[in-house]
Amino acid sequence: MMQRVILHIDMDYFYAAIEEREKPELRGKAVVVCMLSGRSELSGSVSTCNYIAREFGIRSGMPCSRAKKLNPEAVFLPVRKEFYTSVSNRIMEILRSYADPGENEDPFEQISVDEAFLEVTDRAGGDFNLAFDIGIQIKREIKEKEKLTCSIGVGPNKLIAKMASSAKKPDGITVVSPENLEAFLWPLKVSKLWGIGDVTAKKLQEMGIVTVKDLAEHDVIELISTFGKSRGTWLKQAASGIDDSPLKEREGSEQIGRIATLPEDTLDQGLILPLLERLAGDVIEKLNSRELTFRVVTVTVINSNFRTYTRSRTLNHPVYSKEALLEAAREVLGEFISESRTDLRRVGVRVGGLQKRKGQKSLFDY
Ligand code: DCP
Ligand code: MG
Ligand code: MG
Repeated sequence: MMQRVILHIDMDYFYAAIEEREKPELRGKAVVVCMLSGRSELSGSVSTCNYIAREFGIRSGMPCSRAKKLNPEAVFLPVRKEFYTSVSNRIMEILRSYADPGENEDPFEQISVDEAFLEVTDRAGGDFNLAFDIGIQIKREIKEKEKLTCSIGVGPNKLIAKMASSAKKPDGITVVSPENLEAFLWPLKVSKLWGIGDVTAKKLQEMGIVTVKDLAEHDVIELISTFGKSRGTWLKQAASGIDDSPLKEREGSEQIGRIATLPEDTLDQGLILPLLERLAGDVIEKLNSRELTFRVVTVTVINSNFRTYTRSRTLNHPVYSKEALLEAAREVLGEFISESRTDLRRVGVRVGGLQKRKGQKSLFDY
């Protein structure tokens, strides 16, 4: 079996970074994004702030009035959640394009507005140096298209990747291969272990367990007697860097897709359309077997220079026919072909906005 390779990406000071990008006059200033309650000026809590504001001790979750005391010069802005979500959606689309094709298991998992896991085992061929290169490419594409930075962790599983991404922030990338796993993990305080909260950390401290190494070397029976069977074994395994949990698509964001390589690099529709039709057929077959409808059609193309482009169409109604899929996919592909000056190498099509089919039949019955 090939060595598993997982990436975790977390955007840097996400909401505040978007505001900085939109308003160049904020450059060099402390920027605090606030969830204002509207009761009075600055009643509410800090959503996030940029790294300049953090130097003053300002943190997510603290009252905005407190942040104001820590730095009266800071610029306070109200959250614009919908706008940030639209930026997030575009970033997730970029990230998704770097994940393994994923025939059987989910290769992508978004865990918050600015974070996602990517399975890149196949793409990296189990090689952590290649995974590092993929991480650099991701950073470059996000920087180029969205003018934002992110931090990336590369690890043999979700737990390690997640912890690695926060090791160097902002704009960092940290690779933790199985060989340097203990050197990375063991010196950390147990409270830094992803999944351990304040309560558990306190209990562990009372047991004399301070570092992750302490936890890894602790008697599992004693851990089980304190925390119960499943939590106790989890603690022991996590401290050893063991985590087999699979990536899981968010409810409602699941997609079904197929991607394949063209017989030769080309921009000739006559050569590309037959492949597109085959892919669409496979997608529809999968959709039928699970009795789903789709509303979003996404086409991905990878050109001779290995650059990936992705574009989607959202339909007015949920549908499930191959014709509907092909019509939308052909339209998007046509745009790519007319805009591209480089031959295409690979083509992919996928559907999203999936729903269980229900009631379609009855429409015609009555
Ligand atoms: N967020 C929020 N309230 C919190 C924490 C976060 O509204 N208590 C929002 C604002 C953040 C976004 O979620 O921009 C992402 O959260 P992160 O924890 O990833 O924090 P940032 O991206 O802001 O900073 P960092 O560079 O530390 O990742
Ligand atoms: Mg972040
Ligand atoms: Mg985050």
